[in-house]
Amino acid sequence: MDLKSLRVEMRGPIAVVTLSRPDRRNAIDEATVEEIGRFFEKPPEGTKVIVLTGEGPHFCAGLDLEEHARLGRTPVEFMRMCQRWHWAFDQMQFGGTPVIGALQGAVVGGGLEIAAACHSRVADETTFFALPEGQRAIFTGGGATVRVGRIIGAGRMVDMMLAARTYDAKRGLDLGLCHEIVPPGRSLERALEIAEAAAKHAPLSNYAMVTAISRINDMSTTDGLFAESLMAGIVQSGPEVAAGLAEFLEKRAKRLETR
Ligand code: 1HE
Repeated sequence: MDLKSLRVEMRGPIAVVTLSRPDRRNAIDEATVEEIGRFFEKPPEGTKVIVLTGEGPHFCAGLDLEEHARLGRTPVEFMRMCQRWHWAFDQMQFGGTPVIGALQGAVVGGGLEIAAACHSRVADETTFFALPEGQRAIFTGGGATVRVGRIIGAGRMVDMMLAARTYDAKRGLDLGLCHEIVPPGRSLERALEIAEAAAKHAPLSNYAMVTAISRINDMSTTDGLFAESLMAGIVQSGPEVAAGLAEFLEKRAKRLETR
């Protein structure tokens, strides 16, 4: 795959994908969003888990504002562009491969939108979250109303934008924007640890986690419970089930630990 704005490195079954436009603080332009969509639509053969990070001190500064100003997009052009972002981030969220975000510095605007499409997010202490669209006279278009709104709640998202709040990592953790905080510069290392552990799960279990849970959240109670039973039945047909259960029953399984 010919990639210019992303770097991809395979570490065994883990693909480490780096947003790589540090001179623009990894802002996302049209070419980058296409690369993201193409990569996540068809990750390299053998990829079990993907880690997404950004080059330099910031994860992602959101929409490329220089390109946006230069192109002077019409309403329809901007709507179509937003739909390409939706397509690309849907490949991440629903592609079936777990994506672990390793965050640092700015996770703002479209940067928070792409982070919200990750299934697990590790932030370091330098991380901050904002939706500064109002301050740029625009509106979210990369899925924040759906993905961020569902994480922090619609009311809080309105307040976050209206009051121009910037949340630090600790506040982000309290709100679910990230799931763990580590010392500065350590988010990639910790995301890789999580990825390695997740790569040991049965592929069908991981598939169910990343494709079923958020979809079931959109369903009614009866539909959701039915969909869950179907998904559980399919996972139960996986070849790893007998070995996974035997490991526990023969007391060889790793003990559960809090973290
Ligand atoms: C950029 C961008 C960008 C930086 N597009 N070029 N996003 C924002 O409103 C966030 C805008 N950026 C910032 O607030 C800051 O740049 C940061 C907090 C991310 C980083 O600060 P800092 O001090 O490390 O860097 P800087 O000096 O502000 O920026 C360095 C360079 O990156 C500079 O270019 P230079 O040529 O002067 O070196 C900046 O112009 C450039 N840069 N951010 C283009 N975003 C689908 S809709 C989504 C809607 C949104 O995402 S709105 C939110 C947009």
